[in-house]
Amino acid sequence: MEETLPGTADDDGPDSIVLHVDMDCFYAACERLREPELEGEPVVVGMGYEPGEGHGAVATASYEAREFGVDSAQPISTALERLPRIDDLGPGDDPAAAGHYRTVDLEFYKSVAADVKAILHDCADVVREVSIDEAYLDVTDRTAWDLAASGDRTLAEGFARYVKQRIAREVGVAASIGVAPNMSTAKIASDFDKPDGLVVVRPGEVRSFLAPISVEEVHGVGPVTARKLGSLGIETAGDLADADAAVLEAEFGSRGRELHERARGYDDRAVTPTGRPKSLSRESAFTDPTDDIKDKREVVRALAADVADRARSRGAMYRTIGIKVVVPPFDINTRATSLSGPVDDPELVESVALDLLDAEFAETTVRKLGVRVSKLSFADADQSSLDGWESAEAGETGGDGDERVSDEPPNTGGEAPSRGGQSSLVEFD
Ligand code: TTP
Ligand code: MG
Repeated sequence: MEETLPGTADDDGPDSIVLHVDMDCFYAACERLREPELEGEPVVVGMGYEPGEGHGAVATASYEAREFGVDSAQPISTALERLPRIDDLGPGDDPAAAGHYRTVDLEFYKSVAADVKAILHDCADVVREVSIDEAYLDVTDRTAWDLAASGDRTLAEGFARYVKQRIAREVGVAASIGVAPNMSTAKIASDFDKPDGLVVVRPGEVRSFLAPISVEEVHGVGPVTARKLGSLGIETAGDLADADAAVLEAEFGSRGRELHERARGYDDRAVTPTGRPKSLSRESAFTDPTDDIKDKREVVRALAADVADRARSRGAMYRTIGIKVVVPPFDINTRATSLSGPVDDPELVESVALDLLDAEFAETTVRKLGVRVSKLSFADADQSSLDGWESAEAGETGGDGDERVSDEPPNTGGEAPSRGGQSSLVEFD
């Protein structure tokens, strides 16, 4: 506790306690839940795989199968060369060197993931779900970096152990957990001792923990950056931390400075909870405030198109369309129109937004304009990722205007919802 790195601690508060939870060989672990006889066996789960066939790609492999060189994203044909199918074995073949192949069953894995996420939400107020099997928890308010009375372990470690045990006991799958004062270190820590890992990096230990780690593991370093860093003689996070910030900035721009900071243990990103957005908005500021109605309409049109487009791409329908008008110096005005039912109608967003602008702000000098759709509903209960494992990033919520839309004028004229299928809608607010 005494030794704290600058940047890992808030000057006005205690060090954060962030958990990164990542399930071990998740799809394979799910398969073992319904086929316990697969426990301890090499298991390969294939995307586009059909029993008996050789096509598709490996989604994941159990750690036993990884010993044979089978890994995610490999063609099934390669996996089969390294680890034959148990059903294909001939009389003289060694069954210990063969694997069990299964086909991805995303619906089932999602239901297991939902049970895990329910426990995570029970254990933390702030949960950021990043994929089907991965989440960050901010548990600063639930535990502490102080040592437990019984020894040299921190209370935070005991807390993380409790989370891990609950997942194992209540759901029956194993998680690896990293505990650290910030997100990027927690993520590296959860991966550090997989499977079934629990790695705790205390506030004073961040830099020494990161030092020997390959630069590729530093958040934000992809293969290209790693190669460039390598050519500068920078192989580890320690090398990166010791590098000259000016050199990094010359090579990578502002990102270079950011990577330098990360490698030194600085990462002040807050764990922001995921969830469905309650509204979607976009705003745009004029370099010079203007009262030109043509300019203002032009901007509103562009903002309306952008917002409607984002709503559609997220499968969101909206019941309210609004605008925000900021008058110099900082006078914020919001106006909105309620519709009779949820719509997905870009033209309507544009016409309502323009009407709201024309009605009251045609002559007004403005410095900023915004368009927002709200009272969202989602046609599909799970739009966040198409194949279930890619990042399920949070939707963008409206900026500062969310609770300020005060007066909602009556319906623009009873537009009927432009699309059907409302019976299957799920309401979120
Ligand atoms: P990961 O957490 O990357 O992998 P994992 O849980 O299988 O193994 P680990 O113990 O190393 O965490 O991804 C979670 C699930 O996402 C994984 O079980 C299957 C799926 N997935 C794919 O479908 N394709 C891929 O290329 C990867 C990496 C994962
Ligand atoms: Mg995983």
